[in-house]
Amino acid sequence: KLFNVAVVGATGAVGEQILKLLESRNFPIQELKLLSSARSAGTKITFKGQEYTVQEAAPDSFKGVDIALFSAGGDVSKALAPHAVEHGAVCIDNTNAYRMDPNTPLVVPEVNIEKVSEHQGIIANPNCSTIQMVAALKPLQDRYGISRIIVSTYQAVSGAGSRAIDEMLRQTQAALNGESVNPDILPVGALPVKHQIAFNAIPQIDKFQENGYTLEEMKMVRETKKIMGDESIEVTATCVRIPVVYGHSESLFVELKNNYDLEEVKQLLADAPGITLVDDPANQQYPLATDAAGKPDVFVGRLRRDLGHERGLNMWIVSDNLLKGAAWNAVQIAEHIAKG
Ligand code: 11C
Repeated sequence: KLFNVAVVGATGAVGEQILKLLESRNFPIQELKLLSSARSAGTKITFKGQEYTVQEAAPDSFKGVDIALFSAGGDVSKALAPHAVEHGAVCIDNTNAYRMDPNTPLVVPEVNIEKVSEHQGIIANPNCSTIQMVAALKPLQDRYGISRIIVSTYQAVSGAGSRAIDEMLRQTQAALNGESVNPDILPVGALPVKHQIAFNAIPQIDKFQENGYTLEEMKMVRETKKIMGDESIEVTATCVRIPVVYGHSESLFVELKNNYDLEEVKQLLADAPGITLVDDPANQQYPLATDAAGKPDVFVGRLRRDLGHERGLNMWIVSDNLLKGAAWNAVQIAEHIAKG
């Protein structure tokens, strides 16, 4: 069977990766619609040797569409996904708009692909930093149970979009030339205070919430419980932006419910789908953002027993935030739907 597919946000950092994956995976497409905001409409994009003109996304853009992949921001998803559903499309939404909606499954295929069948038109793709963490933790949850996670992230600028990548490269060049770096976008485009990202680490990703955590940190807390299907898991997150272009890194302390064997943990991760174990300290082998960039897997290493807590495990998780963290996870869900 072939599908009519719409990509909303086709010109963005994630949209670009979705198109590359649909092409390389030979997704069964009958008709492809490339949609965007008014600002990017008119852009030409080549897909499988054919040139497409990106159109402005509107409520009636979805007539005849079977699968719509949204990555044009939460407001666009809120405004247009319901119209796509009315037209009969299944929406895979990469934004924060529907993730915590009880009627919307929040899916990481390696963790809870069975939830896809419960959708009522929209399936939400989690936040990038959550996806790689839960994919790596799933084999441990199944074997030992998880009671607590303390995570600190080291997140790439591409998570904040193409303009943030440009800003980091521009600032780096300016700083090396001894010029003013003029922060313009990070940490949050919509807020008035900006900080230098070149040669820096910014402990703010997205807006602060009333409880003193940022929205990015609270996404990790809430989404983890929903995807892992266990509201009792305690999660504390500190999310930090660093001057890396592609690939989020995460340092975790995980408290398991049952005693574990470290060699068995390594074997479980080595055998898990979508996970690559890179854990050979003697040869200085561990996951690096530069190695993960451009690859679909979640890379795990630095596995070691906590010194103070018998059921505590420390680990390092790295993945390409635009691939498993966004486009690849969405295309995996689309492939699952296409298989019927
Ligand atoms: C970042 N995690 O790195 C964000 C980007 O909710 O899908 C993804 C935002 C989201 O800035």
